[in-house]
Amino acid sequence: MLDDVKTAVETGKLKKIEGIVQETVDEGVPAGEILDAMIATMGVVGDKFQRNEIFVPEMLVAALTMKKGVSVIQPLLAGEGGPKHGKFIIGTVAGDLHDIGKNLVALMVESAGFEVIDLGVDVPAEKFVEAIKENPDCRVVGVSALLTTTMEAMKITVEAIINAGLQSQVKIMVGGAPITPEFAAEIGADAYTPDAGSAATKAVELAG
Ligand code: B1M
Repeated sequence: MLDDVKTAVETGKLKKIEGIVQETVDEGVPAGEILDAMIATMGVVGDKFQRNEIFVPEMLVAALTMKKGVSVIQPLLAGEGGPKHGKFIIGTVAGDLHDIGKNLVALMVESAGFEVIDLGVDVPAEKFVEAIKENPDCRVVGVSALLTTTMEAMKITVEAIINAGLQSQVKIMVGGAPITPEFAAEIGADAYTPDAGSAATKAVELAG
């Protein structure tokens, strides 16, 4: 069944994905495994794009299909109970429209006990700064970037938060495929994590 999920995401079966994921859940496959299969498939989609075997529209439909698939397992991934670690602000940096990874981080952080304020995609540095100022009880902010060309916007965002004197209020977490721990340290972020699960664990630690 996991193979059906992978094929459906890869080939953008938007209308069928919810049923396929639900059947897979009903067969007893853990939600985490279904999520991992979909994440791996986006890697396959990216590789095909790089080899010019598919183009932006196909990549977009695959992304939309994954989002729909994730919505089926979302209740199974999210934990229970209200927020106990305060607020977590998250967004994808200016110029960058990728949001699947950011959404997964938001979902895992929420299930770890945060109230998540999601600023969306293509978020200018000033908007991060404003949101942190408007939420003085927010202790952790997450900044996502998926393109090598938007790593600079991540640097600008982190600098803007630091220059606004907000690093005494919030810890800054960064992540996304092109980001490395070295880059995170270089731009002054407090933490880098490679995936959504470790981001949630780190957020709890930083909010501590
Ligand atoms: Co784009 N894209 N894309 N794309 N896209 C990539 C990123 C690319 C690697 C594909 C490739 O060439 N192999 C490539 C970037 C190359 C580079 O920069 N070196 C690329 C490109 C080039 C582009 C365009 C420039 C294409 C064009 O127009 N010619 C364009 C740029 C648009 C823009 O942003 N301005 C573009 C557009 C798009 C779509 C809109 C079509 C679509 C996005 C739709 C959407 O997100 N709503 C899309 C997609 C789907 C992809 C791929 C195929 C999949 C991305 C994804 O969702 N992965 C991607 C190829 C790939 O990743 N292999 C690709 C699954 C997701 C779960 O993983 O986002 O990495 P990821 O998130 C992970 C971790 O990174 C981490 O946790 C997540 C889950 O565990 N993480 C964090 C993420 N944020 C974090 C924050 C944290 C901590 C961890 O703390 C705060």
